[in-house]
Amino acid sequence: MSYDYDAPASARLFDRAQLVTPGGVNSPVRAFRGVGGTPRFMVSGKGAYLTDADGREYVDLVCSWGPMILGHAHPAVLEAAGAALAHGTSFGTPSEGEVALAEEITARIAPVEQVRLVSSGTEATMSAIRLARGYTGRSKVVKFAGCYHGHVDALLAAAGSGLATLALPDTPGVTGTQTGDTIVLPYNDLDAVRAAFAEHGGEIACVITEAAAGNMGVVPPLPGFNAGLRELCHTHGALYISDEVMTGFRTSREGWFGIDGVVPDLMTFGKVMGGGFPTAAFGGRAEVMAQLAPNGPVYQAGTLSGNPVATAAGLATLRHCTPEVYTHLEATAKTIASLASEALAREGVAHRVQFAGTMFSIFFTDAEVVDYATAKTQDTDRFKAFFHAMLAHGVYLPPSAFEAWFVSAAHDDAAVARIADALPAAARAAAAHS
Ligand code: HOZ
Repeated sequence: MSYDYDAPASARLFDRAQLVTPGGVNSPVRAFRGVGGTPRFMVSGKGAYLTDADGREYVDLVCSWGPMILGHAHPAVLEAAGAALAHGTSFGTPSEGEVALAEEITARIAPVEQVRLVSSGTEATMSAIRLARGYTGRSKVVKFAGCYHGHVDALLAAAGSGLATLALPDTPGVTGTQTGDTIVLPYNDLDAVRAAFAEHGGEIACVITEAAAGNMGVVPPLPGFNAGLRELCHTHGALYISDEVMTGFRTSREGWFGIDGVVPDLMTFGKVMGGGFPTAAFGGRAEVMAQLAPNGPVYQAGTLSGNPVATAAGLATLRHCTPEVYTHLEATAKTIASLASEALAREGVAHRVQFAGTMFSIFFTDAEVVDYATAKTQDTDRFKAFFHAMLAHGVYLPPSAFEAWFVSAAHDDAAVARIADALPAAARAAAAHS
């Protein structure tokens, strides 16, 4: 089946791109491999909308995979980035914007006493793991199947996001030595974690978990799961790392921490805190962070860490994420999810909507989704049909059944109305695809 309707300019760009870039993309999740067809090449974004190379406009429910919480080209973010840009693009020295962004993060997220800025979520989780190993003097790391923590070698086992989309259990290029200290357990299964600690207690440096999983679709932690992880870690002298790259400053003003209140030893952030620029962070207890160079022996560095343009955009974004913004995001996410659910129900399509704060996704199954195994029971072919019908009607969903849907402060009634208009045909397309 061809899905390349109305996209000749994107198709031409994709042909060019594939000659010079593997798969034609700079991150696999953009390639439409999970849904088929040609990825749309975007030329601009404004508010809730993206415009592609063929001049077609879409309501954007990807929001750059999370960062664009205020919408595209928000005036305050553009102004802050532009003002910083006028003073130069990178100094390779400390600058005040880094301090201000670190102050904003530590003021919002109580468990983060100190924070180090990096350039991507991958760097944040990689560095947090190194710090946990350095702090504890232990080597093993517990992660959960379906959770994705960037493309860190040790964490690519049974990972979600693009690996779930492409059905890759692991990755050539990552050696057994690199994953030999990784213990992969089912998400939301505290008994499995207890058993791992019983067997390897003194060797486990840390447990890393997405604060609420969003990379196998949205699968929130069951009540008591995160608190249980923290307790087990502390009983056994390991660190509890909460990965809030996706949920941080998104699921609530304080991220998932603001919802479940479980205090981690270390946390990782990215996406929203960079306002669309490459900035991320890891932070936590000052006593643990003190192990980082130059104060301590655990080395971690970055030429562009704390980049002045990125920190200015990130700070402007966080400062404009007011309580009203979160109220709007929550209401908008609920409205869109309800409209989609009603449309699918009308057509008799089995589905399940799951939320983590203002983040949500729809699984094409009626089974309860609590972990990666149950997430994989969904009918991805129905999702493909649904996705392409939405795209044809001007709504840009994540091109994978295993990714979260994101809304922004700019998703207003008009954007929601466009989504509502697109849904009946998309639900029919999903129903027809058996
Ligand atoms: N965390 C993002 C979506 N699950 C991944 C974005 C990317 O890999 O480009």
